[in-house]
Formats: sequence, C-alpha cells, structure tokens
Amino acid sequence: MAQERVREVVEALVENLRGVIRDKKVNYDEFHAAIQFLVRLGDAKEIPLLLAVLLEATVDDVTHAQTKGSTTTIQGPFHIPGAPMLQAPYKLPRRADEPGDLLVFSGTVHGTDGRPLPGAELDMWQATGDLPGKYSNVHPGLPDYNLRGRFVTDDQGQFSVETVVPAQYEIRKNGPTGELFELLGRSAWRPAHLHFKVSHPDHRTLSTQLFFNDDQYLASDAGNAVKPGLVIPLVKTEGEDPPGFRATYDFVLEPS
Ligand code: MBD
Ligand code: FE
Repeated sequence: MAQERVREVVEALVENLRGVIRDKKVNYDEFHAAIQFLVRLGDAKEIPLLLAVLLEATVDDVTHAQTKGSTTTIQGPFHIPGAPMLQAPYKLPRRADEPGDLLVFSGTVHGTDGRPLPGAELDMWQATGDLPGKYSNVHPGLPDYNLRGRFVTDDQGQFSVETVVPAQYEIRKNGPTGELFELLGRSAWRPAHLHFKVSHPDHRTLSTQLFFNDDQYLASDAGNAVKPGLVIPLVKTEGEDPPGFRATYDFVLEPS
C-alpha cells in the first residue's frame, strides 16, 4: 500500500477514535478494558471475524456501489484459498455421513453484455448442515476442505454442483466476539448461506453469498450481508431418493 494512502487512512482513523474518547469521556478503566478485549480477540484468532461482521459490509458498499454485475456481499472470515479443483460431475467434498439434505445448486455465469462465460471459475464454500453450521479448516473435527471446492462453467457458461443444504451459523458464545454481541444485545446468528468467489479472465472477481427464502435470520443477519437479490428459493425435489433440494442462480461478471 502506498505510504501516502496509509497516512491518509490511519490519520483519519486515529482522529475519529480520539473524537469518540472526547465525546464519550472514555476513562482509564474503559481504555484498559478495550486493550484487554483486543488482546483476547487476537489470542482467540477472532480479529478477522469481528472486522468482517462489524465493518466489511461498508467496504463492500463503497467498493461496489457502481457495479453492473451481480449483487455482491461480504466474503467473511472463512474463505480458504486453494480449495480442491473438482472434476465433473461436480460434488463438494463431504463426509460419508455428512449431515443435512442434499442440494443440487446450478446456474450460469455470464458477462454484463449477456454473453455466457465458459471457463469461469467458481470457488464455493459453506457451513455444514447440522445446527449450528461449522466450517472446515476453522472449526475442529472436520476433514480439511470439507464442503469447499472450485469448479468451472462448461462451454455454455453453465454449472451444476451437488452439496448439502447449509445450516444457520451462530458466532460462538464463548469467545470475545460472541460476548460483545451479547453485551450489545445483538443476535449472533447468520441465516444459512452459500459463499462464492466467481472469476474469469478480463472480468472483476465477484464475491457474494446466497441465502434462502423464509430463513428466520434474514432480517437480523449478524454479518449484515443480506441483500434482496441474494435470497433464492430452495425447491424440494419430488420423487427422488434420497429426497433433496434444488436451487439456481445466474452470476453476472463485469469486465475489468
Ligand atoms: C460466517 O460464516 C460468515 O460468512 C461471516 C460473514 C461472518 C461470520 C461467519
Ligand atoms: Fe459464512
């Protein structure tokens, strides 16, 4: 980052924080409690989590206000680069006894000019189907890259991937972020969601999430990530064994 820019942003940040100290007459006990909180946050490795839920939606807003592509939303703290490249027919890696209902998620990727984009890469990750949802490589007890994978669109710009319906996610209660939410009287729950980074040469990479109709946490997402265009129906598949769900979405990338 250019030194000039670091100065500009850090000076504004410090000036704003000093303003809060003056306005609220923050005292020494409170100052030391804030330091302790930040130390605990770091020790618990929750700095990415807290910044994602408190601030990332605003970064998304200022970055993507003018986008002509699909609705974006926050990437969140749990993306892991280098997820397995899948071979068709695509199936996110999952355990033999993976809990949850089967989900076939399909759709297309196209440009803002309406042309399909063959060879677009979708990097997809999600929580498990048991409540509250858990992420591999984050929460213990799951195989590496469970429910994480990358795959590409076919020559029609289409894709289809088999996975399970994710469960709603709750920020853990026994960590600094969960304790802060409790103190603020805020819900620590996120509605069930699928995460995506969609990329293609000469196009802007799209980071987004998809949610499902009728989720009880859509209006109170702890991550502040829900936007109207990102809520899709889960359609029950009739007469299939085992029974499951289908969902579809068409991603639109803008040229870079
Ligand atoms: C998540 O799963 C998530 O996606 C975000 C943004 C914050 C906390 C947990
Ligand atoms: Fe998530």
